[in-house]
Amino acid sequence: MTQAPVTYARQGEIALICIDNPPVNAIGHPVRAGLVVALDQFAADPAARLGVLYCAGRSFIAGADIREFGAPPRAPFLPDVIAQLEALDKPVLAVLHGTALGGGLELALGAHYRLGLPGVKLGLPETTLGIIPGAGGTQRLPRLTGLHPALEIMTSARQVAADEALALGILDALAPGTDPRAAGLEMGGRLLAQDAGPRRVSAMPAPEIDPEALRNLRASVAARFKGQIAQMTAIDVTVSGAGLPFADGIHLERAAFLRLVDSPQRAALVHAFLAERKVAHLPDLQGVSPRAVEQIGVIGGGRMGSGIAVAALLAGLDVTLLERDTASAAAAQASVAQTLEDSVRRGKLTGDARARILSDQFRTTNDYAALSDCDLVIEAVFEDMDTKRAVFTQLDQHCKPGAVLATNTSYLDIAQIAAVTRRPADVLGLHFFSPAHVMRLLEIVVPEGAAPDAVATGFVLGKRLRKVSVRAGVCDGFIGNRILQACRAAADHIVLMGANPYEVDRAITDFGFPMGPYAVQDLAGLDIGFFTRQRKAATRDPREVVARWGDVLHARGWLGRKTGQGYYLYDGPKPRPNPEVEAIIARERAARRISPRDFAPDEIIARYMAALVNEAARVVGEGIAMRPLDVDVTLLHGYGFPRWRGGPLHWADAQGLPVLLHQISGFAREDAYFWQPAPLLADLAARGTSFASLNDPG
Ligand code: 3H9
Repeated sequence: MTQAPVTYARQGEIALICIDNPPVNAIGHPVRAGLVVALDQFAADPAARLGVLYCAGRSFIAGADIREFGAPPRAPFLPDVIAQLEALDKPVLAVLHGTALGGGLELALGAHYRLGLPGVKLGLPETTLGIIPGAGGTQRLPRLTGLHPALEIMTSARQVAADEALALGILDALAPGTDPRAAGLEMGGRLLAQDAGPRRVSAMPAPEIDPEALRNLRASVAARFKGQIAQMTAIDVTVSGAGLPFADGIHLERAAFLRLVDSPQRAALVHAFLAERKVAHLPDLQGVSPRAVEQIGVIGGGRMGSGIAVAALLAGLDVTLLERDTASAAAAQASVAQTLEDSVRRGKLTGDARARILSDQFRTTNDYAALSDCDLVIEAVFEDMDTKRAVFTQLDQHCKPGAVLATNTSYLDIAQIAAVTRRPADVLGLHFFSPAHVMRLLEIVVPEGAAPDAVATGFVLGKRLRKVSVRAGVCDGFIGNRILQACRAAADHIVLMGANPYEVDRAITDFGFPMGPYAVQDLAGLDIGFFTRQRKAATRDPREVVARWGDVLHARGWLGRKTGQGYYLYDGPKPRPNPEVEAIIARERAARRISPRDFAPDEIIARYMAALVNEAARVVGEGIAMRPLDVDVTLLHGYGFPRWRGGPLHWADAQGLPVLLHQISGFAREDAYFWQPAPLLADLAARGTSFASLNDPG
């Protein structure tokens, strides 16, 4: 029999209402129903003069149960439960520890007193899920804090620390210790001694509105959350409610909440949240024990290698960085020290912690023998097979048995790298994204024959570095870069046919990406991948249409931002189109006898997204990504895909797969080679099913 998630007990005159719903005490239907019963019991218990509401486990309530969204709501509803709590004629004290978020904080705001334990964090993060607080948060929080702090908390979705929550009046007091029950009994006893009665937030005066501050907030929220609905709705509902009686404000909030729960943005954002957590649940690693990792080696101290070293140092790991000579090792040492200094400047690290990291945890070397104690080594040298194989030959000679040997290659065949060692089962890819201490994506690339415990070790390392780790199979570009290549080709085809790169970039940023493909190339450098492209040219299918203007730009030394010009000119406060690029492209069109035509932004998006989804479907169909959600998480965290669209394959399901397939068939009339439908896409469309069906096959 499973234990009831809400229990009622009494100690003397204090009723103890405890919620125990692991892992994070989310308020799903059983918790709401249990609370109603417990509150009734408290009301009817003549011996109970005060209630203490608290949670078991690591945290107070983290919010409504996200997994219930999308299903028909089931009574009792949370706003009614909270109204029942607040209306009691005996006081209730909520004791908060861990994180009290969303509906959890809203429940606490319905209690009459709030006590926080050390380290507690409070917040209303609903907007990150495409909704607004729907159980009184928009109306109660501003009555405690004033309007603007409440709006800032809701729109930023940040977690407010205990001291700040106390200063803002969200908490009445802080107590030491880690036991919410004991702290509740102690403060409950004091409240009883003072004969404290219920104190209802709903009865407090509505907050004042400062029109100018509100105008400024609206402008900054509109810019920061372009394309998203929830943040502005939270402002509207809170402000309108402040001018109404409390009950009317609650009705307004509920109506807006229910509307947003049904919105595509809510579906997309909840998908993103759950996918990020499911991505590390890999059936084939169930029960596999990872190897211990405390000491790591990094080969190469360039931008990538030093970024990886910094990520590992900030996670408390011991790092030895190897460069080919003493001068390069000194440069790497300086680069790591500088990045840590930047962290100190941004308030992420104290000066003392930086000094300790540099003296105790970090060293550079040019001698492979110094890596002999490392548990895991990550190679981040020049993207060239021979260079990498030479590094792995050395690693094989010097690393201890059982060390995991990883390459940060973005394209190369890892099996070929592993083949130079006598321990290919210990070799895998750890593909970081630059800057490696900032970007959250980590592709864990698993060649055939990799030992499961080596792969599990990669995931444990990813978690320790606070990365979102995605398992990928070996192919050219793995998950992310392979899909990116298809998108770039589609963009180049659009430009060849008549659009200019700036129209393409604008359409893509209006869709929600932070940058378009040409601005991204300028940022990365037009030399990136140049030699790989040249090498591949010899083996290309003659039907493949490959734009050549990139080579002209490269030959002129226009490598993007680092040379001051590329697709854009970087000679002023803002990049501007490089006029000569259009002339170069026009010459290529003329040579190919293409008469340019206009492209509307919708057509640009249709082609770009169809190419993205089609290649992503191949990546899933070939088993390079295990599930569609792995592609979604990769694109969200490494490639700027707008989170409020959920990821490309969630987006594809929302469009309808037959619609996308039909578009692809239309584009294939111009270029049948590029627009071959992915077999998986065709199959799912024919069977009337979705990518989502492959995420949850059970
Ligand atoms: C809301 O409250 C609406 C109301 O205003 C109105 C209602 C009428 N539900 O993240 P973790 C699961 S909207 C269900 O790995 P951490 C999660 O999937 C809600 N499940 O741990 C994972 O499952 P699994 C507003 C949830 O320590 C496990 O818990 N609240 C929920 O890194 C552990 O999670 C939020 O938006 C949930 N609400 O971080 C808060 N939350 O083990 C969302 C978590 O099967 N949650 N799970 O993979 C968080 O931000 C983080 O989970 C938290 C813990 C900070 C709490």
